[in-house]
Amino acid sequence: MEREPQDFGRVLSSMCTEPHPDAREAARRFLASNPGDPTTYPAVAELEREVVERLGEMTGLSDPRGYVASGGTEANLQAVRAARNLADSPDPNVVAPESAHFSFRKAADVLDVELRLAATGDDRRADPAAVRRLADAETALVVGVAGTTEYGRVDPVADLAGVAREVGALMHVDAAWGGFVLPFTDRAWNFEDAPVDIMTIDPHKMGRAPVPAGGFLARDERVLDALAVDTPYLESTSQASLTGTRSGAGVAGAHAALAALWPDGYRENYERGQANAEWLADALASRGYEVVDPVLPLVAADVPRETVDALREEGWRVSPTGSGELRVVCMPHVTREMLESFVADLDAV
Ligand code: 0PR
Repeated sequence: MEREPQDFGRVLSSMCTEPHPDAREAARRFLASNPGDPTTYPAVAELEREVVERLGEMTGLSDPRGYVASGGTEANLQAVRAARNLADSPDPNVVAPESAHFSFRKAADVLDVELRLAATGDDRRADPAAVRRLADAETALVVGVAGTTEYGRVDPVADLAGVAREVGALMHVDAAWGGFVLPFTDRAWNFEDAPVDIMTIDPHKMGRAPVPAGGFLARDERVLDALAVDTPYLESTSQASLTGTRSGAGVAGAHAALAALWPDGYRENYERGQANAEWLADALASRGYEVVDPVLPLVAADVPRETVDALREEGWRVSPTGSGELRVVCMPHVTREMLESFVADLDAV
């Protein structure tokens, strides 16, 4: 019997989504190509260069360096690794807001770097003063998040970059999820808006690319140099990615999704997702729940745990925030009809 994958009909808290049809087809064709060996597989390597170029265009960087990573976890780990390798200090640390994704905890553990988490403000964004208090001469990297995993908040990137400058650290922006919606907002978050050095931006989240397709971008070649190891027996002589053999499907899929959707398709995704988030926020508020205002297409509300569990029983794939709020991510597959049916079930349980 052939097994079927999960369908997206009741998936509300995931940051994965239905890939664009062109991306599916491109992924299928490039399944056996390895962008980790660009001299043997130049066709997929060329696609990867074009993806990086396009991601640069989306993030205000005219001559971007980078590659298609396995996801946000690898890209964040590589940001920490580059900063550690470039730091003068024998005991470097990373300062991030407490809202940063747990991948930074993995990175700190793997790389043996101290991770200092700064309390966020009442607005759930990084507080530059709190970050400044934790930063010192040993700080190698300051992290800001552009679209937090739990509340979709955009940190004050320019102020955080100011802190990074002051202590001689690199500035990293984690736009793993937010990077494909923020270009259509007036938020300041990218390489053009602030002296950002490194960025995570994942085509396999809002970008409608197949998994795995993460994005690692750097302003300066020296960041990639700090990651590169010699590869004496390959025709290409060095490799900056963390993984060796990498997904040609991810690279080709990201390329096809970007070709099909940047910019108009992504703008539509954003506008529809944002309108859905605002509709859901109103629907929940009118039922008396306390709702966290959706800055980006992500809604959190203090729906009691038992109610969330009852909705899960109905087949809804919803997961709570760390503090237990219901969290709905308005990804491209999340339609108004789905949300109407979800709210009807919420009223019934
Ligand atoms: N940075 C941010 C801001 C993220 O939200 C995430 C993942 C990452 C980095 C790490 O990215 P990768 O998972 O690609 O390594 N955010 C989601 C989360 O942890 C990932 C996710 C996706 C979880 C789909 C569940 C799911 O069904 O919630």
